[in-house]
Formats: sequence, structure tokens, C-alpha cells
Amino acid sequence: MTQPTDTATETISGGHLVAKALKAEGIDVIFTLCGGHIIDIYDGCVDEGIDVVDVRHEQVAAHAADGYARITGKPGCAVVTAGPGTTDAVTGVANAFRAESPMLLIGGQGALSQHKMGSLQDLPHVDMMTPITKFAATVPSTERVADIVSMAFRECYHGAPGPSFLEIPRDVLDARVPLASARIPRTGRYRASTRQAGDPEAVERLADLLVHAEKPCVLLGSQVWTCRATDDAIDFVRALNVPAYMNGSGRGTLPPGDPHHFQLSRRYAFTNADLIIIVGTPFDFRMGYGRRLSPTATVVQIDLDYRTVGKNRDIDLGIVGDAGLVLSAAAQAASGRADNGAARRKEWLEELRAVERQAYDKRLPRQLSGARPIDPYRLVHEINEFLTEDSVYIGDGGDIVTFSGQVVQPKSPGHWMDPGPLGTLGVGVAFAMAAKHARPDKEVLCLFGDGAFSLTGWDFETMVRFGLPFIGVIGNNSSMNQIRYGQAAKYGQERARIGNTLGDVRYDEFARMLGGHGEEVRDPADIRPALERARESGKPALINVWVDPEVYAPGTMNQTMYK
Ligand SMILES: Cc1ncc(C[n+]2csc(CCOP(=O)(O)OP(=O)(O)O)c2C)c(N)n1
Ligand SMILES: [Mg+2]
Repeated sequence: MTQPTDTATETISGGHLVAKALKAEGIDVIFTLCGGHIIDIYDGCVDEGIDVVDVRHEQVAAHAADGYARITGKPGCAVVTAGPGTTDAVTGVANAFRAESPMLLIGGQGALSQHKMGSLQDLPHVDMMTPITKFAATVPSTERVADIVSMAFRECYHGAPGPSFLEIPRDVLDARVPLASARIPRTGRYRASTRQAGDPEAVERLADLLVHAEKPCVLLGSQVWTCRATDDAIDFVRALNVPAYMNGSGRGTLPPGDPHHFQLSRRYAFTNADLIIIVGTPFDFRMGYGRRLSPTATVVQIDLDYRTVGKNRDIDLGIVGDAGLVLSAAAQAASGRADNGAARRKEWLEELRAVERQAYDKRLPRQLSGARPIDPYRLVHEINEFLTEDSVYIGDGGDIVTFSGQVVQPKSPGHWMDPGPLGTLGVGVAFAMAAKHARPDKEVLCLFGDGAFSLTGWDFETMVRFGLPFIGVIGNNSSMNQIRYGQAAKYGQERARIGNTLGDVRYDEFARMLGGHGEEVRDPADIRPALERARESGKPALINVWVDPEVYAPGTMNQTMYK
């Protein structure tokens, strides 16, 4: 029989306050690796009905929190212990920082009562995390635990989203305080909507530019997905008849085959367009820092973050705001004009389609290659053919993933995951974990390089332990090929194998050892049947595909990532 509770005397611990604050944010899982400094949070999660997914490396916990945010639209949360637990998670936080992904990392810390005395695992976590987060702080008292957790979530959504970090000293976390003295922010009551429609005058100017443009194009970047602006983006390109390119998480905004979906003619479009609209992606290395756009084109940049607009190259018009609201306002403003210019752009779309088709036809023989060892183009072609509307595709690797960037087209919005501009190897299993946990109804397929997989591959065991089936494909070239190419080019063949050669590892056997499904493929004709069997197995699976180590992706050969 439960005791009647006296609210005046009821107490609560810091870990339980963390769980209440997570619950208020709508979070239903934490990714974690245990430590004595943080176990009270687990106890709180049990009470609040929050799942505890315990992984094998803290980097994976942090990447999974990043992945969870991308998939669900809610912030992710990883909980790690003090010292090495927190330093292990740094890469995951850094990746989320560059990828504009909202997540909270909670790290343990030695007791405040032993502050700077040399306690177990004591490190200056906040100093270390400050440059790679939007907010990093120590929780100073138990009463403030939930308050500061909610503050950290608020800070995640300031401008473009990103990660926050909190360290909670052990005595602060474990202490019990009167429930009445703790501030526990309530769901929906501690932060406002960040959806901003942009300066109305600037939106009118964009409408003007659009109705007069002969050859416009739009690049739909990751923020189109972050803002859940898919429908607005589709309405925009259709109403104004504007060809669309997509990058990062913006891939899949339009399905392949859509008359406004373009991929292979981007360079041509950027060179020949008279109006280029960049939505929610910075002018970073992926965009050649903005240098690859026609010097005579009118350039418009729309971004959530004021600091991104106009960075690295001049623009003709900048709009700070939510991708969906700005695009729909611009389409609305243009619809009021006598002629929105849509019909005039028919030839421009045909011109781009011809370029697109030519590029596709040129590559097709490679995609259908029967060569042994397998041409990586064939592997990524088979994967692209295999994906359904419900397949989330994840790329985690070097050269092999560069191939896939050209060929694999997600069939639905939000179904493409790559690390983002930090280029972090090792995100794959973590993203698969987050995606499958959040959306068990989805199929998850991850293409790994053998180098990338081996960084965090032990968490395949976590996938088995939690019953999270996914299809892992390893493009195995027994090398860190993307790096090897540059070494060979710079230092000659005889020095090309220094520091980049891996063993001929049977990752399929590794999968089986851990209780998953595993297969090895040497013949291109066997790729598809192996994929089907992995799908049927209902288990976490690894298909070890031996690809030709002497074949490199054009992007690797041009070293575009360094330019
Ligand atoms: C964590 C991390 N370490 C190192 C690198 C540098 N790097 C970029 S590509 C690459 C090779 C990756 O090898 P693999 O995953 O096997 O793919 P491959 O290029 O062989 O297809 C390396 C080491 C990185 N991006 N991230
Ligand atoms: Mg490799």
C-alpha cells in the first residue's frame, strides 16, 4: 500500500529533477554509458518512463542524441560520466555543433564539496565544451537542476539550433531537496516559438526577383528539414516553377523523379542561373565558400542564423528566418503579381534536365558494372534501387560515401543522414540506433566505410541487445581510401600506403559473433539478394561487400573537400 504523500515534506533528488525536465521537453530516451556520478538520473528516468539506452562508447551516446534530434524534431539527450566519459562524448557534441543539431549532453562532475581538490574524474568540462556548444554551464544547486536543464534546452534553439552542455556535481545530483523549493518548468511554458517569417520588405524583394528571373534555382539545405519546411518548399518550387537542388538533411525534400528535383546539374545551374536562392545551408566548403556561384547571378540567402547570412561571399539579399515561413511568404507575395514568371522558365528546366540526363547516362555503365572486385558505383546503385519510401539512409565513411552522395536519392524527406560539415567518421551505428529507436516503423540502412565502421562498431552489440534491426553495408576496401588517394597523388605510389591500410576484416563474422545477421559479398550480382536477406532477417545486419580499392570517387580525386 502506498503511503499518502505530504507535499509540504516531500523531497526530490537532482537526478529525478533532471528526468522531470527531460520529460517536460518531450524526451523519451537518453543515450548513456554509466558511471557513479550519474546513476541518479537513471533512477529518475525509471520514474518518468524515459528509456535508458546504454551504449559501449560515449561518442556513440552523443551522436545518437544528435541523430534523435534530426529524426524527431525534439532535442536529443546523452548522459555521460565525469572526466573520460565527458571527453569521449566531445566528438559527438562537436558534430552536432557544426550540424546545427539541438541536443543536451549532461556530464557528471566531482562533488562541489571537493571542487578543485583532485576528485575522481575531475576536469574543467565547461571550459572544454564552451567553444563547441551554444551554452555550457555547471548546475550550482539541487533546487536549480530542472531550471537549468530547461535553460539549456532554450539555448539550443537560439538562432540555428545546436548543442548545450551541463555538468552536474555529484553532491548536487544526489542530494534531496524539498519538492516545493525546486523550480520545475512546465511543458511549453519555458520557451517560445523560434519561427520567424523574415523582414516583410525583404520577402517582397524576393518575390520581385523571382517573378522577373529567367533562370532561377534554389538550393534546399539542412534547415529545410530542421524547420520541417518540406511542404512549403514543394509549394514554392511548384508555384514558381523553380528547379531545386538539395543538400544535407534537405535531401529528399522532393522525391526522385519529381519534375523540380535536380541533382547532377548543380554546377551547371550555379554557373548559368540568373537568380540563386540558398536556403538554410552556409557558404562552407561544401559550397566552395560561395565562390562557385555565377558572378553575375543575383544571390539570395535565407537562414535561421543571422551570423550565417552574407558570410564568405557578398549576397544581393539576405533574409533571416524560418525556411518554411519565408518560402511560403515569398510564394504568396509572388502570387499577387500579374505574372509570376513560372511559364517562362519551361526552357530553363528543360535545359537543366538535358544536362542531368547526360550526366546520368555517362555514369550508368559504371553503376551497372559487373566488375570483380566490385565497382563502388555498382554498390551504391544497388542500394539506391533497394531503398523504399520508408528507408532512412545513413552514410558513414570516406570515399565510399562520396560515391553514394552522387547516386543515392532518399525517397522521402528526413530520410537522409550524414555527419554534416564536421565530416565525422563513426556516426553510423549511433544514427541507426537513434533512428530505429525513434521510428521502429522505418527501415534503416547505413553504408559504412570499413575505416568508419571500426571507430564505433562495437555498438552493433547495443543494436542487438536492444532489438534494433538495421541493414549495415560495409564498402570494404581494407583501407582509408579517401586519404590514401591524396597520399599517392602527393608522395607517390611507394609511399601511398603509410598510415591508411587496414586488415581484410570479415565484418559479417563480427556481426554474427554479436548475435546479428552477417554476409559477405564478392560478386556484384549477389548484392541485391544479400540486401533482401538482411531485410528479411529482422536483425541488425552487416553485409561485408568487398569493393575495388583502386577505384576512387571523382570528389575524392578532385579533393573537393579541401577546396
Ligand atoms: C573521426 C575522423 N577521423 C579521421 C577522419 C579523416 N578521414 C576522412 S575519410 C577517411 C578514410 C575513411 O575510410 P573508410 O571509412 O574505410 O572509407 P573509404 O575512404 O575507404 O571508402 C579518414 C580517415 C575523419 N573524417 N573523421
Ligand atoms: Mg575503406
